[in-house]
Amino acid sequence: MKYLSLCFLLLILSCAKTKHVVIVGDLELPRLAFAIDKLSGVLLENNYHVTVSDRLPENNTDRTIIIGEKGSENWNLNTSDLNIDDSSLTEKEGFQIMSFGQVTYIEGTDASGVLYGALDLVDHISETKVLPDSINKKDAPEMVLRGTVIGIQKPEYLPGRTVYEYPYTPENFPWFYDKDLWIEYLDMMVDNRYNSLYLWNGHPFASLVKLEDYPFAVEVSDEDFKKNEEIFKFVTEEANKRGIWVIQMFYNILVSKPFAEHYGIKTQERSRPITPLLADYTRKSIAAFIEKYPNVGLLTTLGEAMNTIDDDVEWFTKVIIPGVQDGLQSIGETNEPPIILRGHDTDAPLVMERALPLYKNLYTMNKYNGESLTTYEPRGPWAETHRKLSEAGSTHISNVHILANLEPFRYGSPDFIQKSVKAMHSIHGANALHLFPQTSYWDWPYAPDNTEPRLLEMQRDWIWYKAWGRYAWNSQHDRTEEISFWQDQLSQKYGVGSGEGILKAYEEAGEIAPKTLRRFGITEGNRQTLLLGMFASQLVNPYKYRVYPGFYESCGPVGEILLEYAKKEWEGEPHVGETPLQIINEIVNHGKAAVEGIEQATPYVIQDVTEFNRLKNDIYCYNLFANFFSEKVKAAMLVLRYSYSNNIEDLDQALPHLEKSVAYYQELVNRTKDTYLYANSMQTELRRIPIRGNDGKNKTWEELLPHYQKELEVFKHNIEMLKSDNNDEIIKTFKTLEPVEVLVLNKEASRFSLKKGQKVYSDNEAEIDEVAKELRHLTGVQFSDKEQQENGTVLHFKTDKVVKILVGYFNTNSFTVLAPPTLETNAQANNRGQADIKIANAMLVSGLYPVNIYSYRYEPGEHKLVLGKGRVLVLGFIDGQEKIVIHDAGITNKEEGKAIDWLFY
Ligand code: GTR
Repeated sequence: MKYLSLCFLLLILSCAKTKHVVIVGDLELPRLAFAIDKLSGVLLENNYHVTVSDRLPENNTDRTIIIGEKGSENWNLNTSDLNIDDSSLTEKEGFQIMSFGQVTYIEGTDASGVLYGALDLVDHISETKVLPDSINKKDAPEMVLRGTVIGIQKPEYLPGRTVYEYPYTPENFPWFYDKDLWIEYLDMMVDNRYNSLYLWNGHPFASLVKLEDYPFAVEVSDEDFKKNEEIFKFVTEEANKRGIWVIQMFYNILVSKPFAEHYGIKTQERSRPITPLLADYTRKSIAAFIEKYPNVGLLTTLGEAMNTIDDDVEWFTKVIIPGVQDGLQSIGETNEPPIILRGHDTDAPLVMERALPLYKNLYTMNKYNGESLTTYEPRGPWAETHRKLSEAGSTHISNVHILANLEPFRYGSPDFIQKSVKAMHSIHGANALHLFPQTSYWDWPYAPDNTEPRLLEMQRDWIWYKAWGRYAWNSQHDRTEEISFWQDQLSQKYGVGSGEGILKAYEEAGEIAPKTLRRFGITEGNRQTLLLGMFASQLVNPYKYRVYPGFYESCGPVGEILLEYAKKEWEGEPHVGETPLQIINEIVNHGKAAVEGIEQATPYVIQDVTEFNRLKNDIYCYNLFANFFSEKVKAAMLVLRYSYSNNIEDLDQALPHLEKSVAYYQELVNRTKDTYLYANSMQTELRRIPIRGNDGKNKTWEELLPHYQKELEVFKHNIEMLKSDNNDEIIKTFKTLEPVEVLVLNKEASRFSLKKGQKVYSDNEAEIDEVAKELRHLTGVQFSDKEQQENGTVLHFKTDKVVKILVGYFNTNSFTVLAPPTLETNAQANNRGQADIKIANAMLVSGLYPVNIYSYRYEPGEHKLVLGKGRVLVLGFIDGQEKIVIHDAGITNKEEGKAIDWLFY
């Protein structure tokens, strides 16, 4: 019989000890070897003498742990003298632990089950310090995939590149090559029973594979290519030992920079059709990847650089799936590796319907509450998409994405998280989790705290990973037991007696950002950084900032936004569901209770004091944020009331609230200016709310404060103006925009002036009813309505100076119109400055909808502005240097009160 010893050094050190344990199991299997290593480790730490063997020693009288996979030869041999009933051990990754006399048996349904059984015993020994005499336990995870995400991405774009384009190199990602960091991360994962790790990147293939037909496509040096091979091998092997499956994510259609330069094309372009070259290159990249890494899974985003839904279907069924199949064929493999399809920026149910006949091993994934955490009562159209996908018959994965409303403060409400996981099952039909870092996704592995050295996000946010992992394994834990479980965890970390207060602080603070965003936010997307606050103008007129369609209906319980609330208040109508007033009262109470909790804990804290103080500061920050926000909402409510009452006293009453909100914000600045590097880790032009975040600007509270102070000053000034003129109807005027000459090259394109009575289409009688004064000098370009709906719009033009093209998008959800630029699903949607509405409600066209104006900036030259299918208006050209002050012209057919946000400009 073969005897093997593990951990020689430790073993020698422990020889003096008397208690002896034999661990028996198949050491050839990486997961079992890992499990045995962990068991040996914990036993040695607790003064046991350990020997390891792959077979049960003859005449063994020592304490013994036998581990093995149900039905395996090794297990059968080692347990032949015992009749173990394992008929109910059927669930994937399940295990049972049994004691008979001196022997503890750990049997798993599969290798991961054995590993989890062994880790369960490890946890037990760590806690009690002894190998139990008797233990009988059975368990299995509820969710089949429990995964975490690492972005191989950065807070800013690389020079000459755009969104998601980050080659894997030591220069870009030094940490990616740090094996100790990987081990720490993978250990954290397995400790929390995660079994899948997703690496996110735009186009990873050109860093990982070389193609015979496109040798020039590789975008890393030979040396870095080798490093990538080595680290990929290391990570996948280490992950596999821990029962973790590595999955590579990619966006479409992206090509590498050298590939694009070789062919004189762009790396990514939303309006670009599929070409044979793009298809061939991508198919071959995927095939080569599968050939090289058959055990690495693929997660596909059919977008954000994809033209139409038809293209999505074609790309998935004719490029991606065949690519995987080609790869399998070339290595003679018949087992289909799983492909995961994201619901983002596509019609995933349709794509699945077309793809399932071609490929069976498909999974689906969709964002849980969009890109934030807002509710455990999801509903509306997004819940519907989840349900459709989960009903498609494959495993459906819930994606807790980005967490734009939780960045950057510590978040760890087990209660909210447990309820969310329950909702994933019961409301969405999901049975798997895909978890983003709580903060700093774009800056991983670091946390946003201003410390030297930087904190690691995985360490800082331990409770985030632990809570989601725990409930992904079992969402049904009893709440009372959970309270004591978490209190114990926190007391162990910070000091006996501290757990109760800290848990209270986490759970109370954990309600603030979700409730605030779902009731007052403009989007759940990372276009908005909630914790930097919002402008009063955004509260009183959110639609001017383009409320993301589906957000209010999907990301929270039924309720009212401020505009509806104010109208109903004025008209004396009853309110429905969650109201703004209710929420501001609640968040202030949560903030107060959270502070009570953290202060109650303080005297007990004797360990990890520095980290506790950081957590404490975060709790104070949440409290200040809640108060800042609530005061601002109170001001906004009175301003909206004024829009109905025209009574200046309403504004007088609003003023002290706005003043208080600025005072709270000042305190928030004091608490964050030395403790945080930034609020949001994505520091590009994609950040729009509360304010644009171009070039790493406007990412701290300190930078935002002067803007909020100015808003207050302007408001005061405007009230004075209203009073002094003794006239409560001041109309703010905006500069009239002057046209510039541009040569329109579309054949037969006629132009129309922006005047009442002008026809906007060549084949539709719709006429301009009313147009904002500031647009009246401009001339639009007339297109065919039919053509726009069937084929989209291409404006071909030539300009000898920088120009802005004003494009009118209809303010409706009708399927006949083209949706405006949408950063939530298209990260390129601001590449020409077109992401924001410039003039809301600028025009009315008979029989159609109010029009919002956006602008696209073009440098001198000949260009094509390609817009998708659906009605849209090209309304003229202005000088490229012209800055349009964003405003609402108020020309709408809706009955709601007039736009009142001018009071803040
Ligand atoms: C976008 C977001 C990106 C990315 C993307 C996605 O809205 O701005 O950061 O997360 O969604 O879902 O892939």
